[in-house]
Amino acid sequence: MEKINRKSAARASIQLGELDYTPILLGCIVILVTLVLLYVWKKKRSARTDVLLMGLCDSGKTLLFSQLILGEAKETFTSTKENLGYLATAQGELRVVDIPGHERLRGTFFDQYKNFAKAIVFVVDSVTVQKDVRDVAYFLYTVLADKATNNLPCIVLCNKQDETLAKGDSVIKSLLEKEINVVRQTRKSQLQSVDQNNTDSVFLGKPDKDFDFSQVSQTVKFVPCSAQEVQLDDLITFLDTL
Ligand SMILES: Nc1nc2c(ncn2[C@@H]2O[C@H](COP(=O)(O)OP(=O)(O)OP(=O)(O)O)[C@@H](O)[C@H]2O)c(=O)[nH]1
Ligand SMILES: [Mg+2]
Repeated sequence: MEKINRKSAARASIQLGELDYTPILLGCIVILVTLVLLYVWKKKRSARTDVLLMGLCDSGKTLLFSQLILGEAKETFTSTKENLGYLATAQGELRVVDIPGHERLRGTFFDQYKNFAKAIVFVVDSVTVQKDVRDVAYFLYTVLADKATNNLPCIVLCNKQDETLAKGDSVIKSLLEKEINVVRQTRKSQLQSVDQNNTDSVFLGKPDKDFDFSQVSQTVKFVPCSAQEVQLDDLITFLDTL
């Protein structure tokens, strides 16, 4: 009797030893791969946490930065370096980067931060926009057409709406659409001698049609704003969606 018991115990242990572990192993691999993918995806997402404040000199970026980050208006001077600050939004924390508007500096700072950018806030001085329309259009086009920021959401803040001579957001939008037509032409002829694949930028809009912002791949929203009067609701709503 004891002999039979020992025999069946031995058979049971052999069967245990021969258990098929393949499904368990496969399960573990699937879980591991999912965890690695989740980690990589999260890291990639969190790598882009910056909101870039851009625009010409004197458009109001630093005052806006100060209102957003410090919650108060500070006296500002032409910026020569970037300001960095953190902002808590509905979706988490964003890093806000106020990039100097001086034409000798803005390109370098843009190149430094563009690969970390999650969204673009482009600030326009609504009082001087008509006079400076060529510069504003050229700069906005450069930012929107850059391969690093081409797919990012963009809000154009038509700032200084507290001033009586400020142009409205829809007027500014059409002024810029008209001017971008000219900018596109100039840049196209400049690019013709260069290999398109080796440039940092893409062509914006439809080549055979007049430019308008609905033709670009990212959302470009024009809103009224006053950094001075803390009229920032549209900007806050935009930041909360990021
Ligand atoms: N009336 C009015 N003035 C504003 C507003 N926003 C900014 N300003 C003024 O515009 C001037 C320039 O503002 P800044 O914030 O320094 O401009 P910036 O875009 O940072 O300029 P750079 O640093 O040279 O690129 C300052 O005198 C601000 O007080 C606004 O909404 N309304
Ligand atoms: Mg500044």
